[in-house]
Amino acid sequence: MKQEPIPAGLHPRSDTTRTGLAPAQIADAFRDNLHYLLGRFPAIASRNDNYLALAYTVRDRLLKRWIDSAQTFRERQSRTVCYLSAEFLMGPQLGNNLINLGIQDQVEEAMKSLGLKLEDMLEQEEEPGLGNGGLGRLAACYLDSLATLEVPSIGYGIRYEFGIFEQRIRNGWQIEMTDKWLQLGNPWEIPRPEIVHEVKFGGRTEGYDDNGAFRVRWIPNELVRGMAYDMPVPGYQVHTVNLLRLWKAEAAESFDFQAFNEGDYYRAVMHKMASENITKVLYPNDESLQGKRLRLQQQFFFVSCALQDMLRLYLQRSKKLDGFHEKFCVQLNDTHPAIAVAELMRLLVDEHRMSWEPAWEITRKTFGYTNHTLLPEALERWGVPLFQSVLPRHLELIYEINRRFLNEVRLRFPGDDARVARMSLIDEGGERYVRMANLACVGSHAINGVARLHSDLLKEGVLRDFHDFSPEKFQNKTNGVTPRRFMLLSNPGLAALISRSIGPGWVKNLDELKHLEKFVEDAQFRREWRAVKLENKRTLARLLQERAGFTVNPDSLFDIQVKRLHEYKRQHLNALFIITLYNRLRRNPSLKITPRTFVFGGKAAPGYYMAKLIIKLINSIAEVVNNDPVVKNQLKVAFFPNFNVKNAQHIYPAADLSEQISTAGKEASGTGNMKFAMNGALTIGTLDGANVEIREQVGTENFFLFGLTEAEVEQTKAHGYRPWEYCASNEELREVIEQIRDGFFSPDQPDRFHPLVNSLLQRDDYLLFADYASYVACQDRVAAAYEDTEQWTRMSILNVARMGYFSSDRSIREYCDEIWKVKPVTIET
Ligand code: NBG
Repeated sequence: MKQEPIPAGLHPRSDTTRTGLAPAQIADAFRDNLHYLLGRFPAIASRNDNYLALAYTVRDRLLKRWIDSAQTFRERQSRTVCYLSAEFLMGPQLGNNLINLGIQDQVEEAMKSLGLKLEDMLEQEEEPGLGNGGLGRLAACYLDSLATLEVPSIGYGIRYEFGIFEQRIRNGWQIEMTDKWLQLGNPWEIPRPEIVHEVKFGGRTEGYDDNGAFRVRWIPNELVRGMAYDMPVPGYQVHTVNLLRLWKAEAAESFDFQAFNEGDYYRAVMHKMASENITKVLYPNDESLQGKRLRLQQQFFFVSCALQDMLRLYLQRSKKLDGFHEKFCVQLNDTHPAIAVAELMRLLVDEHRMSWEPAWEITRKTFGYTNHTLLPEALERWGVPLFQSVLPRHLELIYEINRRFLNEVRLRFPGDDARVARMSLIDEGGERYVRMANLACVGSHAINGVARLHSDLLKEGVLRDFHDFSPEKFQNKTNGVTPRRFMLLSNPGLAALISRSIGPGWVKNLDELKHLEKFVEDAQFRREWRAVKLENKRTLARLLQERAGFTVNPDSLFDIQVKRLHEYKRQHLNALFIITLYNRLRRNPSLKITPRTFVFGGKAAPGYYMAKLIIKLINSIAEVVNNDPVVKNQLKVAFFPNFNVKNAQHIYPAADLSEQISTAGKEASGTGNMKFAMNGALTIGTLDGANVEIREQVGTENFFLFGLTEAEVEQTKAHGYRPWEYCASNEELREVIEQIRDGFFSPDQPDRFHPLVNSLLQRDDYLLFADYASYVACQDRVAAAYEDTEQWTRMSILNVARMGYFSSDRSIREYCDEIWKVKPVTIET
């Protein structure tokens, strides 16, 4: 590799090697890191060596700000938000950190001077896939906004050794491969071998006399250590760098020493392995999750580490725990960390010898609970025997919390036993279960849903009794996404055009996008807008070719549905429409339609049979449609394998049409819907989740609406839904269903899709058939609209111009003002 000489004036090496931001200083630092950290010389450095050397160079430049932030928060004893989440889907770090530090251009230049390409290094990074989908990515967007808004905060989670599986497609079927994100090293984390907490499991409890007070101690039969791994979370163009602290499980060496001494070497080693298993793998959110002991252990493990860590930090500065809730507010990201309610009580009452009432007061004031789903099968419950065997002390505490709580319920609603049974923390109808959502509600001062419709439905549905009991706790916080990653980083072409037109302020104040409305009637601007989109579509086309061998035409309408595979999200409704279009072309070979490329992406939980069958169906349709000459390339279907944050960054910017077609009332919010619209896609969607608010913001005339409302869905079901009748009475639908049933797309095994067809004909739980006609008609409107290029462009611009509301900065401001009551703390240099 040839190295350019460094201009003399830019050569102040001495103490700026780790902080200097000029290209020459960055290049020097890169060489130093390659040499001293990686022990490599340029001629033999691999792409990963180079990536690591650059990553360390960038990390160095974050460290001063990180330390300044930590120091300031400590000195000022700032009120801190702790975001407890079993998932953080952070995405690749390098590009984002460059953006937030504002040194993209300098680094690009530095790499060039070394004969390297920044692009290659960005591509090299393996993303930490420590989440399943929307919930984990939301947590990551919120960390970005907290830092950007200069709010002291810590994300607490689990350092899974294996994140979400890698998806491959073989013969059209999904194959799962283990995710080895740590294999080549993770330069973004700092291990903290001295920040370690002990976590107990199992065993029994016993009462004892503590100078006249009755107390309980927990005698566990297992002890695990949690060690902290810290990742920096820099805000955009501010000095704040917050903390993401992930816990890794380790064996508590000393605990099994007895066995070791007696020569039972294998028992000691087994114990070590069992301990480390706790943070081995992320569970793909699966129906078969029910009752998984290891999952409960994971949840308790990270929650206990996090709370002990907060108490440690708190006690460094204050002696008495009375004011804990004034310094820490803790948000429960869904029910996965809900055990925190009982664990904080245990720490305060058992370990810190507080009496029940003040401990309960602190606990309730500390927690807020965000609910992320209305699907009843996703509400977590643990069988009492399992729970007791893992967390015997917490079960006692939950019984006591429940006893006191149900007394209050009985006082307020005398004689209403049914209500008491519904609100109980223990489900007593048959086998007994601990209900985690109820625990979260009782133990929190605020409860919120993630979009207006979702929050309303919570109050009427799953959490109705809790709303009756304490309506003042209920709020809505509509989700948002970060424009740094999902616009500036992933769509540099669009970002540059926007900044040239309205200035760069929109990145921190997304409402400024509304100034784009001025340009809607500017023909030159519209041309540039289209040029950006076309370029993005070319990039996606290239990736589809490289990764999966699909040849697609960038001039066609890119109609994209990417998200986890789930029946309620109705990827198969989209598939039914594709077949409908195909049949029209087969019936009338001279038919001209608006050329479309349908792109799908998303993982199915490994144990979710129907979702995997839908992937196979999509790929089978692709096989037939893409190769049938009658189509004359007017239709293409492509499945993008392994949808993750990194791939998503190439996909959202390339979409013309965004598919948000879940059954109304099922998708709590959705956040992909926001990412698409911010990148200039128009949405075809139902009145579900945040679609409702997106449509309100962008204007009903700029949104393709179809389908039943949530109320109509309920009515349809209440009146005895008969899907087969819908099928029989719609000519096009009947033809499609018969084709799938008769093996048109599976000639090698004609009955392959019978389970899917039967479930639709007999039950159709998600009302595909009821919405089919409306969806097809709406898609026909989409096609017609796309033919009017100028008008489509206007609608696209207006969508972006009106998406300001969906910045995660807005969501986080609302959380800060209305739930956390926390103020920004500016970090000075
Ligand atoms: C998901 C919802 C989405 C929502 C995200 C983030 C879970 C349990 N819920 O609709 O399905 O956008 O959470 O709030 O993953």
